Parts: sequence; structure tokens; C-alpha cells
Amino acid sequence: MLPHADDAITRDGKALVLAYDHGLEHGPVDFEPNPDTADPEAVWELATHDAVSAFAVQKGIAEAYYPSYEDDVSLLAKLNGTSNLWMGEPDSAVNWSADYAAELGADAVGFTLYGGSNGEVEMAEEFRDAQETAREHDMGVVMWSYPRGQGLKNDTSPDTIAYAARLGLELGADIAKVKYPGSGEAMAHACEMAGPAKVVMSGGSKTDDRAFLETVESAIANGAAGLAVGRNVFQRENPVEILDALEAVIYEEASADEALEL
Ligand code: FBP
Repeated sequence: MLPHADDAITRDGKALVLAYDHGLEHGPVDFEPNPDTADPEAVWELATHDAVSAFAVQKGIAEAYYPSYEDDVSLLAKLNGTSNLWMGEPDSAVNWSADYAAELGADAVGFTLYGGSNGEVEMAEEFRDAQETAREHDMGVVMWSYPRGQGLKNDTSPDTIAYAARLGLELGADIAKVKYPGSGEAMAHACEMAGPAKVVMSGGSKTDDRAFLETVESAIANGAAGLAVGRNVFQRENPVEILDALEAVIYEEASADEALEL
């Protein structure tokens, strides 16, 4: 980890990563609640919201649209990813290189590590290559740290999430993206285990406004630097409204109640 390597994808040390790799990871079904979001342009427009400190996309969506948005959006190049059609043990293909992401102008790279899967060793070695190349180009590094696979009974238990956060630090990520471990106390422990690496909470499947904002509030109050979110933003009828509320909770330390009144 290098000091300030994540500056280009954070705001005042906090982060709201808007993730839009769902067309690969889950398929078009994720666009059904808000069909306009099948059009990448609609979501690039959302990524220009002041609250969004980085936009995480796969290669094809970066190549096609980033040249039109490079002045307004920080690009987080999500290098690996697998479709939902894959039925094997959790694993993730490397779809573009950190060098090519740098060539496109990316500010940071993102990489999934499924700790605990049969693919862990190979994925960690691929992460090493991406992380070291990112350093050569002064790009930040975000790890989607998702322990899962045959040996894991509960992938959101406090111990598992603390381990996930620690893997981010140990392997050289600036930011570890982890699932919410169920309580503020468990989130505080995970953040402590990440040391100087930042922790952001993963959004998960869509929940109601209050439940979602309360969880984000709890994560922030317990040391998380922010949120990396997809469905809880773009599947909403009014994504801009929830981005306004998230801006208040993440950067202005507003409570969920205060943010709901905006
Ligand atoms: P969500 O907020 O919609 O969960 O998006 C975050 C994310 O990490 C995406 O980048 C990715 O597409 C998705 O979750 C993968 O979720 P999972 O592997 O749990 O199905």
C-alpha cells in the first residue's frame, strides 16, 4: 500500500464506489427492476453525481464510454469477473490487464479474491500481478474480498469478514470491499484488522431505504470509509435520490433519519 494511492477514487478519504459490472456477474436480470439501466449511458450519467467517488466497470463498458466521461468520472477498472452461467467453484477470469486499464486512463483497478475457494491460490497470484502493475502506473487498488467456496459455511460471519478485510491489507490493496458482517461491532473489528487499508461495505441486493441507510450509517460510524454499491442504487426508481442521501451519510456523517428527510 502506498500513501494516497487511492486519492483519485476517494473524496475526503471517504468513498462511494458505484459498481456496474452486474451485466457480467449476474446478467440482464439485474436491470429488470429499472429497465433504463440496461443502457450503460444511463448509469454513466449517475456516476457523474458528486457523491460517486469512483465508477467500477468491466473493460467493454470502459472502452465504449469512458472517453466521453473521463473529465467527470473516476474510473475503477474491474479487471476480473465471471458470469452467473459458470457453475464451478467460485473463480474469476482476468478479463483485462492493469496495463491496458492504465492505457485507457483508469484511476484504479478492482479485483475479486474468493478466499477459501479452490481458486484462491491462482486468484491471489493474479492479484499480485495486477497490484504490482497498478503501482507502476500510480493507480489505486481495490480488492473485492469475498471469502466463499466449498469450505465456507457462512460468508458474512464476523470472523470471516475480519479475515476478508485483513486479506486486503496483507496482499496490498488500498481498499478492501467486504460484506456487512451483521453488526457495527463486527464492522469495527474488520476495520481494525484492515489497519491502514480502507474498508468499504458492499451494497448487496436491494433493500428498503431505511434499512439500507441504517446499515451504511452503522458501517461508517464503526470505521468503514464508505460503500461500494450497485443494485441498491441503480435498481431504485429514483437512483439520484438515494445518491443524495448516501452523500449525506458518507461524507457529512448525517444519520439515516436525517438523510431520509432530504
Ligand atoms: P451490489 O451492491 O449490487 O451487491 O454490487 C456490488 C458487487 O460487488 C458488484 O460489483 C458485483 O457485480 C456484485 O456485487 C457481485 O455480487 P455477488 O458476487 O454477491 O453476487
